[in-house]
Amino acid sequence: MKLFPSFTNGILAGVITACCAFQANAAADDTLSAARDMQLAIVKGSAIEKVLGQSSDDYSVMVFNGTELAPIPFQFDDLNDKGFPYVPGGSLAIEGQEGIIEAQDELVFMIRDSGSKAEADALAAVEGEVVLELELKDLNIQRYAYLVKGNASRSDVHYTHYNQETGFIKTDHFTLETDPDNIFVWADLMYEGYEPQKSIWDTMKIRIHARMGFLKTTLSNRFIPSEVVAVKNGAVRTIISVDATIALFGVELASAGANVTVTSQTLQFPVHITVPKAANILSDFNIDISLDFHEMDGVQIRSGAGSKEPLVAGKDGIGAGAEPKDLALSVEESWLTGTTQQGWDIIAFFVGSKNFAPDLDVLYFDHGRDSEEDSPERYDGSYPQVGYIVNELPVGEAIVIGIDLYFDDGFWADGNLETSVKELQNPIAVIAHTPDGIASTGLASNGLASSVSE
Ligand SMILES: [Ca+2]
Ligand SMILES: [Ca+2]
Repeated sequence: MKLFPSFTNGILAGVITACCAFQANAAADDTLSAARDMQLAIVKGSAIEKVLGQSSDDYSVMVFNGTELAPIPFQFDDLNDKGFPYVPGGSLAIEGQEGIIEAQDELVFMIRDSGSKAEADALAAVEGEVVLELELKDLNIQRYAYLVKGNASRSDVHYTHYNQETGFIKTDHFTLETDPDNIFVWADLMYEGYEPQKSIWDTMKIRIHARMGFLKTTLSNRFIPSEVVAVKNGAVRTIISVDATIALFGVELASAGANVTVTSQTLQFPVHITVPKAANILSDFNIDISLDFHEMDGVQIRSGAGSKEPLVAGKDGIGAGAEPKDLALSVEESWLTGTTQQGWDIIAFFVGSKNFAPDLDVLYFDHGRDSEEDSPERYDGSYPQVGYIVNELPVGEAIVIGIDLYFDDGFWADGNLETSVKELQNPIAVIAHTPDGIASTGLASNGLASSVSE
């Protein structure tokens, strides 16, 4: 049964313009790891001081394709007052000025679109002015992109899109049906390279639990009104501003909202909540967030602070590896991961604001281990259902509770799971230089790094 009509037939062919014809990075001669290949390079405004205070409209990002500079998909994002990318018209106020590059702002593009170091004559030949060379660097990578002023050419690739009318999310790797009236009610996730026409999951389940005296209550995502207020469909990430109303025993949790971000292979949904002091009449105040997968017996699962030996889901996994009691989490090692070994892996992280360090437990239900049915169900049974239990939420503080989901076919491949986790936890450093050998533009060419972006 489906909640709302499927639009998934054939969507991955032909939605995203020209993704496969895109050759701009052909000149880079290294091989990216699974994680780096699907990650964004995030350049803070503070790392590109030279352009601070200027309008982002005048700038674009280009890479050397072996012959000349060619445009790649990129976007500049202002930030909001909670520290997330700002959506014009959204529910959170902007930090700073819209469209003006400031220290807190972010320039983003896909690491996989970066290229090799450009030859001086290619830099000199390009229309406009090459203002900064952006060097992407870790132990295995040295790649480049160029920030160019006054060049009109733009890539026509868009990696992501959210349709506010239908609730449909579509990237070059996956599609997700969300309820147009409640973005936290999810139906099918289709992933390119996994089984065609088969959803990865049943749905996502959020439950907020609280007690008042002898009374207990549980509120699920279906009953948390979550209205999309505004959307920014950028070339590399879609940012969705959401207003939510959460009330327990008549106590409204003030200014609840979320900033959903979608990239080619990620879904992130930080929820910001201010729990009012009046909520101190509540006790046992917990939230759980889990994914109920669809027919994934045999999937291997690990957790950040748990056994290194994977748990195998389903009846056949009993005694064949780790057991649910061997799964554990800490704030520092908050990852949960699974591999289908059939074209789809997931790594999830719990992301909380700095002002609270919750006690995290793993939620694990498995039809093969006799877990009780956990409604609502679109597909019967927990196959398995895996997620986070966030215990003892603080009262009287503004907090952020978020889950980041990363998808790929190769996170676990060749024994590289730990490397994948580490790379996802540590975004690539981007160093901005004044490029060498473009004296004709009148720019200083001292080649010194101006600063490093985290
Ligand atoms: Ca700004
Ligand atoms: Ca189910």
